[in-house]
Amino acid sequence: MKIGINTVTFLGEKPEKRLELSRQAGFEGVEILAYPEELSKDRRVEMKRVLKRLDLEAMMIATGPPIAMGGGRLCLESPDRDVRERTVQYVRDCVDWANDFESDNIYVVTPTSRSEIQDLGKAVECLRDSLTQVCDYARSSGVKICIEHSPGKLVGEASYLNQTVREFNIENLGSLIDIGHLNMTKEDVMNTVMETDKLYHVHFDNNDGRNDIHTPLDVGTLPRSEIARFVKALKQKKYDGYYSIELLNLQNPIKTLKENIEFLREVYESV
Ligand SMILES: [Mn+2]
Repeated sequence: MKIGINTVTFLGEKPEKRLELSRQAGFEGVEILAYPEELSKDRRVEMKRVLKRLDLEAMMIATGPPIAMGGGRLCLESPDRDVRERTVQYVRDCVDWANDFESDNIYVVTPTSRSEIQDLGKAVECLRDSLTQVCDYARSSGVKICIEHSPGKLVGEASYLNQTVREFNIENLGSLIDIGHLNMTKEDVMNTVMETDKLYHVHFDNNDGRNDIHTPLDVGTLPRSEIARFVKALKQKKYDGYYSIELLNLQNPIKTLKENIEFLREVYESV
């Protein structure tokens, strides 16, 4: 079992510092936040040097925070052609960055609230068209792309995510399942894993069942027993990717992250 971190936990720090802190907490792999201004050629050289020194793997290029908090500037399903084209170019850049960091995985999200979509069919077609373009570009360099389900958004429920990936039928397109998000959509954690065809990545976090607050694994309405069922399903499914911890607003991040790594290891050994 390989345990990694979504470095969004350290969003307020400089990119190199996020890596230092991740290693300090005991992680083996990191999700690199895909903020274009932070990933200039020079910065990437420096970050790669730090990764190597710390013996850390860049296991994922994370577009989740930049897209979700981008105020609509980045959106693969946008009805606005300019926005879509800009976002397709952005994800293509992510493919180049993935190659540079020797990572083979990128995740994206759909930031549009489902309730605000006027033409659902068109949004899905736009999403399909954008993903076809970026996956085509990614495939040529051995990179795969996964969509993360976000409660209340176009791709909100994990079951809908799985159905979408199946219908789009793009070779290098798969799913990212976030157990905290399952706690909000009230989907069964074990069935979700078992029924997801192409599971490329997972996120671990907890919450109060209503708000996407990414609390530590032992803080929230998702009980340890459910996390254990999720992990058991991952093992049964022979999932061999990273177990990635994604927490926000930590008072004492290193201590809490260490405790969460330990929690996840214990759960993994127990099932
Ligand atoms: Mn997540």
